[in-house]
Amino acid sequence: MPSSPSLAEGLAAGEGRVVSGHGRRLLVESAEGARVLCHTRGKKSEAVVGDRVRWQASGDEGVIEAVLPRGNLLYRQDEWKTKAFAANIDQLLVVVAAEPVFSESQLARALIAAADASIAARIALNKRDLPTFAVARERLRPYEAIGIEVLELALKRDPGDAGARLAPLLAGQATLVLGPSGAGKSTLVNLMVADAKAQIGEVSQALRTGRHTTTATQWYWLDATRTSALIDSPGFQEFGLRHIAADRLAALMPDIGGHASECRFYNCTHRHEPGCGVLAALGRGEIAESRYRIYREILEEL
Ligand SMILES: Nc1nc2c(ncn2[C@@H]2O[C@H](COP(=O)(O)OP(=O)(O)OP(=O)(O)O)[C@@H](O)[C@H]2O)c(=O)[nH]1
Ligand SMILES: [Mg+2]
Ligand SMILES: [Zn+2]
Repeated sequence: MPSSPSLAEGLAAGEGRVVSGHGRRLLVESAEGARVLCHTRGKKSEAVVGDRVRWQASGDEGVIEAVLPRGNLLYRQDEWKTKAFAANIDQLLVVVAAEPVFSESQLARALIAAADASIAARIALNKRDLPTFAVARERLRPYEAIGIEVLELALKRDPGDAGARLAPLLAGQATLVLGPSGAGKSTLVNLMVADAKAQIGEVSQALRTGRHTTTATQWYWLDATRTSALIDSPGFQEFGLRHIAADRLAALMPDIGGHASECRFYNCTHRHEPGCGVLAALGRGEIAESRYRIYREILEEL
C-alpha cells in the first residue's frame, strides 16, 4: 500500500506536523525534529494530530498559520457533536482481545470510518494465551470474510512473536491504533516504541498537563529516522460516523453492500423493501446476523 503524502513527502522548512495536543494548544514538530508548543489563530488554522501545518516562531512558542491539505481526516463523536481528531493516517490497527469481551458494534464502526476515509485496516486479536481466545476468534470470522486481516497476538505473553509480526506491517506507515480499554494498546505501543515513555514525558511537559499518561491523541515515532509512526488514541467507543450519508453505509460494509446490486430498487435501504437482495442473502445465511444488526443500528443513527 502506498504511503500517504504525510510520511512520503516529508516536510519543508517552515512546515511542521502536529504530534499532540488539542483545541488551541498543539505540539508541532518541525521538519528538523524540534518540538514547539504552538497556538492556533482562529478557525482556519484548527489542526489535529497528524496534520501538516505551516507555522511561525513567536518567541519560545509558535503560531500555526495554515493547515496543509489533508490526505484524510478521522472523526470522533460524543452525544452532541462530531469532532475531527486525526489526519493523514495511512492505516488503522484495531486492537481487541480475548478478554475483556469486545463490542462488535464498536469494531464495525471503526472499520466503517476507516473505509470511509479510504484507510486500510487490520485487526490485532490479543491475548492468544487465554482460553477464551477461540470464542473471540470465531466472532471475527465475518471480518476476515470481507478481507480484513486478523493478527493473532499475545503482546505480553509472547512479545517477541508479536513484535516480529507487527514490525514489517508498521514500517513506513502512519498507523492509528484503536481499541477498547484493556485490550493491550499500551502494551503494543511500549513494545514497538522503544522510547515511548520519553515521548509521553516530552509531550506532557510541553503541554504542561502535569501528567504522564496522556488522554489525548498522540503521535509516536517508531524509529530515529522518523519514517514510521504509531498514533495512539483513546475513545474507541465514540468513533464518529455521523458525517456519513445514510445511502453510503452499505457500500462501506462490503458484505452488505455486495448484495445491493441484487435489490429490485436502486435506492433500497435493505430494511423491508420487496425484492431486497441483502435480505435475501441474510435469509440464506450469506450475511452474518450480527453484521446486519449493526448495519440497521448505524442506519437508524444517520
Ligand atoms: N493474558 C494476557 N494479558 C495481556 C496480554 N497483553 C496485555 N495484557 C494485559 O492486559 C491488560 C491491559 O493492557 P493495556 O496495554 O494496558 O491495555 P490498553 O488497551 O492500553 O487499555 P487502556 O489504556 O485502558 O485503554 C494489562 O494488564 C496487560 O498486562 C497478553 O498477551 N496476554
Ligand atoms: Mg492504555
Ligand atoms: Zn436491498
